[in-house]
Amino acid sequence: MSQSPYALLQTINDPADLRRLPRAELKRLAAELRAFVLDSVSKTGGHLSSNLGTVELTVALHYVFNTPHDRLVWDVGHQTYPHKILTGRRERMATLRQLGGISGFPLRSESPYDAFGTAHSSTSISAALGMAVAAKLEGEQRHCVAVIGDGAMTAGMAFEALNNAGVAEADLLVILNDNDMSISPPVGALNRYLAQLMSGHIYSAAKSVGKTVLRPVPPLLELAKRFEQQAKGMVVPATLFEKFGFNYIGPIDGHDLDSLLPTLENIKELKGPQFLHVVTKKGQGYKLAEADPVAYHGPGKFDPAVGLVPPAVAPRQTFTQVFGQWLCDMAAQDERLVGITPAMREGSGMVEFEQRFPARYFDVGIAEQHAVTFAAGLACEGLKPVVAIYSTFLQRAYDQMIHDVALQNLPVVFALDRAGLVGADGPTHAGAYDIAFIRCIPNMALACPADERECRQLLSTAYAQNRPVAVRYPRGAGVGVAPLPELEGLPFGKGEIRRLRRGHAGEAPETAPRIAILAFGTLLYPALQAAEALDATVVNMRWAKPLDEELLLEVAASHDALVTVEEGAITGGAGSAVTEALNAAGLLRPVLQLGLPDRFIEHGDPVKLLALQGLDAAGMERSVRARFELPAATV
Ligand SMILES: Cc1ncc(C[n+]2csc(CCOP(=O)(O)OP(=O)(O)O)c2C)c(N)n1
Repeated sequence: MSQSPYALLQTINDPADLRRLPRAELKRLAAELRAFVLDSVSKTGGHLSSNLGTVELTVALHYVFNTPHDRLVWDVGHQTYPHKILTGRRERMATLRQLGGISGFPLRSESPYDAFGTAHSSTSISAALGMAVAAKLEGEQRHCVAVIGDGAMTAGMAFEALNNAGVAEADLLVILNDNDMSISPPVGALNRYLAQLMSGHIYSAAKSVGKTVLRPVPPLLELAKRFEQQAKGMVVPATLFEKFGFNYIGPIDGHDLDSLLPTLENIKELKGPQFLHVVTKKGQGYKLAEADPVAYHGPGKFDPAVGLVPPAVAPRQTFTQVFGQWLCDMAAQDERLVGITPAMREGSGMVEFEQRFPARYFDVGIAEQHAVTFAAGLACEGLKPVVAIYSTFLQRAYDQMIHDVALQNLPVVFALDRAGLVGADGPTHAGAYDIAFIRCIPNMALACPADERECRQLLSTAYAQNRPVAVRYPRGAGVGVAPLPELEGLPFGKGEIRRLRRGHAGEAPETAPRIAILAFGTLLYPALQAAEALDATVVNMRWAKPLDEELLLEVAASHDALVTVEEGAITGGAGSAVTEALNAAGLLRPVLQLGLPDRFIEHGDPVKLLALQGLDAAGMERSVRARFELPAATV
């Protein structure tokens, strides 16, 4: 009988098991762990390249530190599959990112080893510092470690935390996991600086002497530190991180357990803020991912022996692609157009735009706040910025949207991708709040296209306005209404009636309430289906702000009850805008507001998730019948 390829890994059900292993076994464990990650991601889909890059680091961290007593905080958290596997979730990896299964990110409710919930980047240093300060205040002996990638390190928040940590004198270890990649190649001066540090060979040589001295006897530690500092002084100026008050150590090879383990053991003995620079390779150990870490950043299911293959049938065009095409077409027509992405070139559909208009393409790094204010500056000078940003990441730049763009009424277009539920990434990535948080900002307008054609048209409308306008569209494909090639817009702030109720044809007086469904966005299509069964009028509202009040009041006057439908939070959403407008006009009608409830929706298949919220056609019909006491459908 052949031995399982995971014979050693299967004995690790908890990091305590790992810490009992002789050190000589760890390389084999790492090899099994890497194979397991590849095998399991190929079956479920999920993040791959980043997880292959953190295998040895994860083994070393759980081996050296006493987790979960010591706190391990991962930045973004998309690289935590090895961590999940070693912390009792090996078998549940088969359920990763599926409804009822484990999350693709760290989750405090999922495991005591997930010290901090994440998925938005650059929070790890702040959170770990908070934990370190709490330990100090409580007199608790605890190591707090933040692991942050070079991409996540580009965000202002990471530097705000470094700035604070340097003076907080807490026992905090920040590990920079430098793979010279974000999702796509990294951008900016920090990246150039890290590359410079890496090329400091002489310094590295001096450093390794320091390490040998450091290793065997703790009393020599101070001496070694002094030697190390001298070595640094002799060879390179103090690093940026030292200027922040950290003790900088590295760079070391993050795939070499023989350097990781002793280095971490040494650092464990040091007091105050420590900064370890670890160099890894994205996709390490799987040739195809090493060669193309971008493609393997977050693949679907695939055969590891073959790698990713293009689908046999061309998939339907996504909203992201509709945006990417529109951006190129509009840029070709108007040379004032500039496109901005905070580190999401691929996800936001800007690859072709970058190739065709490199001088007008700006990847600003993971820096949403900066992206928005940068756009405001460009707009001040007469350029026409289009900020392509996921709804969820715009949350980071809310004040910039209000204070820098809207208050000055600057013509910035916000192309909000991933509006609504996003599926496998779960609540951290859901674009649930943009309608509520944008519609209360003066000067802002917000369009909600119902399909691909309208998406292109409403982007053109947004672009033509001399004010800030956001256009929200969901992840993936729509119903398949092909966009028109022209760059004509639709009327600003105007909706349309898509279906008129037929009404009562018989002799007896009509008793059923006359219902109109007001749809905002892509839920128009299930609403139309539901309306057939209910014989309801359907209005495609198109704009959450400004609301087409004329149309609304006309429809309200000719119907007894209204239903609003949106893929966004009900609280403060487009349905609330409708009730506000009716109240203001003194035209009161019962309004059933359908949308996302006041709780976080877990990860899972997006179609199922929408159905669970009652936002498919059957669910809408059910809710309307229940609310207005209509008889159940006779099928
Ligand atoms: C605030 C925020 N913006 C954008 C993203 C999308 N995102 C996820 S991972 C990633 C790249 C992170 O790069 P790095 O920290 O170097 O980790 P790597 O993927 O290279 O392992 C980005 C931009 C995010 N998670 N959070």
